[in-house]
Amino acid sequence: MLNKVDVIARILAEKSRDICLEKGAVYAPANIALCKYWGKRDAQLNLPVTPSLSISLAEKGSHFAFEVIDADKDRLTLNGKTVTEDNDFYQRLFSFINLFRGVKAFPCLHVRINSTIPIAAGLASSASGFASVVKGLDALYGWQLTRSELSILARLGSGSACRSLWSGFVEWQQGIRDDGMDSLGIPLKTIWPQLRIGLWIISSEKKTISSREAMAITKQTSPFYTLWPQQVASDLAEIKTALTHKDFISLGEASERNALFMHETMLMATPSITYNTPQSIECRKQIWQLRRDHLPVYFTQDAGPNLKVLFLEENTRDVLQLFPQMEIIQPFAK
Ligand code: 2P0
Repeated sequence: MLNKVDVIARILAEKSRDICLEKGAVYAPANIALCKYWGKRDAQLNLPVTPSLSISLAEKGSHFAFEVIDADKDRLTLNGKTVTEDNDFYQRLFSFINLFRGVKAFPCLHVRINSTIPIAAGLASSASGFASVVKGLDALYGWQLTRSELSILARLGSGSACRSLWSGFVEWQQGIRDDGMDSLGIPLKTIWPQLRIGLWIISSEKKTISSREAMAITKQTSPFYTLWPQQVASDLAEIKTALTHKDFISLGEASERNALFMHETMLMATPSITYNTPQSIECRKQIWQLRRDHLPVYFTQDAGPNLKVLFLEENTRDVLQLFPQMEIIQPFAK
């Protein structure tokens, strides 16, 4: 069985592990899946059971700056605050970076990450985080890898990160190879400037169970999980057709159905898993009421209580009336 270091060695092949740039900064957007990734066929390489499809969130994402420092250990500053070695995030980040350093763990780095989205609120911060890390390493070592290669490397940090190398719509094709070289993001051509995504933040608290753990329990124990791959296949096909025809209703219906199917599948796991709170259920109901009132508004929801609301530019005013504090993203803003 292959591990991450084997895959990295295949991609980097003859590339140098000598530092090329002492200081630099990169950015990667967060992404929200309209057709979800939930379950792995290989947990080591983050290879998924199904394909998935996302939309990137333009200016919401991770700014990653690095600097070579003369020190005996790496430093991390997260959103302006120093994070020490005993912190989980520090350990996860640098154990990932160390996979790329080969035998040479030095020189040390000072990494500064500024996230424009709440960390660990089910808003895909690990996706933009790991995508920005691989972009940063590419700049640090001067590898000049393709975005497809960076997508494969980002997946090793966090599955959904492989979709954060591009703006717009991205499909993560699940691939069939054991080494995962065919499991990466593919950008789609559709540009839809009228599309809006509202972030309805119910809670920015850390989730009670990581999505990594939750998807493993769901796959192992939920009787609904056997239905998940065929549900994804049909939702994904509907979403892609909706994108081709700019059919918003069809996009919204398939995306919301896919999110609900994922949440119901994990609810049926043992032990039962839910990311819902009374407020998120209430918010879902408000959106359903808006639709009964003939406003085309849909939601999707990830591993947290926060809802991401899909609507078109022409309905912005009506949506804001009900959700006045909603932060509105224009995924195709210039
Ligand atoms: C997604 N999520 O497609 C789905 C929907 C959450 C709900 O990808 O274990 O942090 O690092 O591969 O990518 C969150 O899972 O999990 C996620 P790992 P990841 O966006």
